[in-house]
Amino acid sequence: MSLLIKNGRVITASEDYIADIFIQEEVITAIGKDLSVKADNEMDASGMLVFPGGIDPHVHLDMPFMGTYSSDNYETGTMAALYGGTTTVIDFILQKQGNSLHAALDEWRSRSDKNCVGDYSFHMAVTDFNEDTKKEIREFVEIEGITSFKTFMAYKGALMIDDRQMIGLMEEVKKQGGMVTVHATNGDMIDYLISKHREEGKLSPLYHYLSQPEVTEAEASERFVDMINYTGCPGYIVHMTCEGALNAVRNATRRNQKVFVETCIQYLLLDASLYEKDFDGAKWVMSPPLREKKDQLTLWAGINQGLVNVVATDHCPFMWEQKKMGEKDFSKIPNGHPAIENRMELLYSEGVNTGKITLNKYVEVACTNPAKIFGMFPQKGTIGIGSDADIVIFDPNLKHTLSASTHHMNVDYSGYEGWEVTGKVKSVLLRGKLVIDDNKCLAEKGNGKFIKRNKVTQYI
Ligand code: DUC
Ligand code: ZN
Ligand code: ZN
Repeated sequence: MSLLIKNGRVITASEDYIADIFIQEEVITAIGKDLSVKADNEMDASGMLVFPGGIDPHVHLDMPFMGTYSSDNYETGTMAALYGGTTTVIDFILQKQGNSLHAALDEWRSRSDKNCVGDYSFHMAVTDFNEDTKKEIREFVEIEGITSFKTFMAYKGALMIDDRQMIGLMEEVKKQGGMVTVHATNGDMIDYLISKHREEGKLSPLYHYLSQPEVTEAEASERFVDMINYTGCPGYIVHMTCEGALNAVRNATRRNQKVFVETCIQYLLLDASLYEKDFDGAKWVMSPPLREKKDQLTLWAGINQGLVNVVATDHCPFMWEQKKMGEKDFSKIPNGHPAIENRMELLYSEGVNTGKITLNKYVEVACTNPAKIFGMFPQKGTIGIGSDADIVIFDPNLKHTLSASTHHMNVDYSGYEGWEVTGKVKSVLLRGKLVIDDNKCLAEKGNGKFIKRNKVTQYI
């Protein structure tokens, strides 16, 4: 089958032109002005933006966490992602301390395989690094196509590794050609503050925020940056929220170091005043928490300075009933917020449409950089000859309102209820197949393909 997309304004991380795109089977085979080719089907994209399918490299679907499971499974989560213009997600496998990495991989595959509507990959979260797990790293990189290894410097007793394990892991991952990613917050400081607030009877969601002050993230980010500098392992800080943490990266550039940084859409748009709404604040209980207006300014500046490379979501939704597990104690509120469907439209509306970032920067941080950093480029993340035909046709002028009553995520509230946004996903192609058209999903579970990723070679 072949398809010709005519007359769209094609945007990549570096280009902006009107052209036709010719797709044969799953890939783009020609791009040009007024292409004279015969196609089985044609789509008119006049007046529309045409950009690569979004890549969200930080999502948690059907994840066992804090005594429950995140409420989007692989079907609902990847379908909601497609509605929002995200064609590939990278989810996290969590090793159980004491067990092997492969045991966790098998468990995660039993939930994900055959269930995804959009394309997907995994990061492997190493929560117990020892002589046995060390041997598995090579197999993950060479055989499974899983080349990034997540670490937690917080969540002691469940996910956190200590600095000794961190250094050992970095040395092995470097040797095998992978990347270490990190949730960089100081777990001991946070545990101390949580206990203190609970003992003082301070139990509302506001104390979730007050238990994770900026210093907890700045300190851990700096320590991580020092450790990757020492070991020479490629490193990526997930969900960065604040000025102090970004300054740790800024300082590292002074010794010629490169650190990859991700922020998430919520940290650019929302702030900690939402925690003052009594238990309603639980909607935004996530770790790290939302920060201050000055941190939003820092993150937008960081994007334009090339220090913040990726805008993801840390999509980890919980139903309101699940959030209520922490009604009497903030430390029991499942951490996470839904955004997989909203990321591309919010970033366009609040970033491009307000003039904070350019269209090229938009594609760079939402599509191209995640593909480059995580070993999927140029198969994913761009519009180019030979690339997968993962394409978003986007109406830049259509205004609409975000709401739980219309979104497709399996969660009964929206962190953005009533937000007016400008710009809407009109159609989405995944590997050449029309999967979203005028607010209808045309694909089913099983359509999504597991994407094996390459070693870390692209430095952006
Ligand atoms: N933070 C969250 O808010 N949820 C899932 C895991 C995490 O680190
Ligand atoms: Zn995290
Ligand atoms: Zn996360």
